[in-house]
Amino acid sequence: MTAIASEVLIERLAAWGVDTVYGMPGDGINGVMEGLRRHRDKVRFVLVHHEEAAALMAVGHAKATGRLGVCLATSGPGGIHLLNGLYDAKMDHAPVLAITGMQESSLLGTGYQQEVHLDRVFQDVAEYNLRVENPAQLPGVVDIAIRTAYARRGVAHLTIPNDVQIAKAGTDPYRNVAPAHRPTTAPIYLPPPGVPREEDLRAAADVLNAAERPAILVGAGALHARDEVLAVAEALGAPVIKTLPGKAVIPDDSPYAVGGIGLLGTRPGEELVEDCDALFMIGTNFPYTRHLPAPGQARVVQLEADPARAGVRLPTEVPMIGDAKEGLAALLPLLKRADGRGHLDRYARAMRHWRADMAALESPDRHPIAPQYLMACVDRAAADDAILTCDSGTVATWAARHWTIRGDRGFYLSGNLATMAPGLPYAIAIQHAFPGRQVIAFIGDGGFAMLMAEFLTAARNGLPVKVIVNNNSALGQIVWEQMVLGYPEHGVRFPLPAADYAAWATACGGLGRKVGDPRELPDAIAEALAHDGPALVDVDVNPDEPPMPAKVGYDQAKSFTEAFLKGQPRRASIATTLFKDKISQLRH
Ligand SMILES: Cc1ncc(C[n+]2csc(CCOP(=O)(O)OP(=O)(O)O)c2C)c(N)n1
Ligand SMILES: [Mg+2]
Repeated sequence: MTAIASEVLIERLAAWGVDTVYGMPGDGINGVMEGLRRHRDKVRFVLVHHEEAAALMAVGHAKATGRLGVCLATSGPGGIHLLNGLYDAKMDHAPVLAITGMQESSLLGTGYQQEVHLDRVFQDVAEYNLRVENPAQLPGVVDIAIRTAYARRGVAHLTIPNDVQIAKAGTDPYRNVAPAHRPTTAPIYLPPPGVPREEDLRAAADVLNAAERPAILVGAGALHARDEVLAVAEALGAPVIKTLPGKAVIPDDSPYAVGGIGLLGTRPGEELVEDCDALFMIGTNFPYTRHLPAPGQARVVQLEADPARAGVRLPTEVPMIGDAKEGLAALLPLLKRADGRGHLDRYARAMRHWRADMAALESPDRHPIAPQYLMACVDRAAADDAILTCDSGTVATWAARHWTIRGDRGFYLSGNLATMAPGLPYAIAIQHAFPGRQVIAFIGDGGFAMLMAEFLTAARNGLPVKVIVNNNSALGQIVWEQMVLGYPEHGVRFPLPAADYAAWATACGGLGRKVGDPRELPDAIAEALAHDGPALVDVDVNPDEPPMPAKVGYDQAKSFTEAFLKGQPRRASIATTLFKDKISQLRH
């Protein structure tokens, strides 16, 4: 059998260590599918139900493994469907390669069916973006695309006309005219040196050693540097705040952890931001600057991998460029051990209060079920190395506050794009990558409905992912956003009939449980986690439970009241929930 160009592509992916491609074929990409078929012993193809999910699976794979995620779609509509997932990769800096089909090269420019120039569509999202014109470009451009995805931590895109896909491998249909050989390169990526410059390390140490009330803020860029972060916190006597994508950097029960900041954060986290005289940002580009120290309040030191992102959010006295793990290891010997532990103790105490406040909301007696109780039940039942994926919505608040990082637990969500519906596709890809681990998706009914067909993908691939649906029959997050704007809610609650997603899980051949009674919840979750296959628990939670910020500002309270006065629907139930929340916290 004559080798075709697509085989060169697939063999090269295998040489880069790619073992899985997520996608959906079509007439624009069937040549690449033949390449995949011929090399199916090396690279597995996972057939999905929506290309957006394929792109999000590639992102989930990249985030959890640190290795390239790969997705594939056909020309036109298939490629367009990838786009949202690719933006998730771009904005959260995950290395992803997208391979798309293109109509036959001789027909391009004629307005042929499905002739969408995906290289133009992807111009903004991709760091490397190429229409392959000639089989002789392969495998060189594959190497360059993948190296770029790693180096720029983003999306590389190759779109290949379907006649080029099935051309004889290695052929060049044209006469060579350039004074150059066809590209020959190697399937190797060397990361840049990780240790910051010596003078920057010294300047950083000077600022941090002089601080009286230091704070550390860690993000996703420090996920691989837990030991080093803890060692720096210990040396400085500094409490550690975690952004949500950086939640797994240190355990939540660590004496240094003060939870998160921003709307989903903790009160001690917010207080520390207002109080600190030095802020050390590690692997984070946290965007909500109103939740950072006011400019001029604290001396700022930053350790950041990308020079373009250093100093973006705050006037930064010492920006250091380097890898979080290597950079902190180099910094540690320069730090003096802070004598007093008073600063640290103060926040450890505040965190004990905060945890008690949160625990008080995890009441098993509430009917309808409190979402905080739901998350707490999952938290208690899950393994010490479980990985939780999460959607955007109120679910993110419950996960931020009631999912405890302990042991080797992981946590992934769409951080900067904050798209709905990544939880299930992430979970599928992560379960593929870590077959032995418990992988749980905690998702909203809105997000689940968007990509629920992928539960079938899990079932059809024998993946034992666990899905917990926080079902409030609403776009819960937006209910509160509209009220905080001062307007009564509109268009944010799903009308009847209520959905029974457990029935869908059962229809897919998985385990499905529908729970409305809080007394049945622990058993249903235990059963799902123990099930030897995909399982889903659809839980009817209180649709009027607000994801309250740690500190409610005057403006927020005022707008909330205005929405009530202007006729906010269900205000009696919302007020009762708020009242009960307060009583529970006062009672402990
Ligand atoms: C693709 C997309 N569409 C819309 C939004 C805006 N949005 C953010 S959270 C949210 C509500 C999500 O509802 P659900 O999944 O049920 O979670 P809940 O807030 O109810 O817990 C919406 C509409 C978004 N982030 N992404
Ligand atoms: Mg919802």
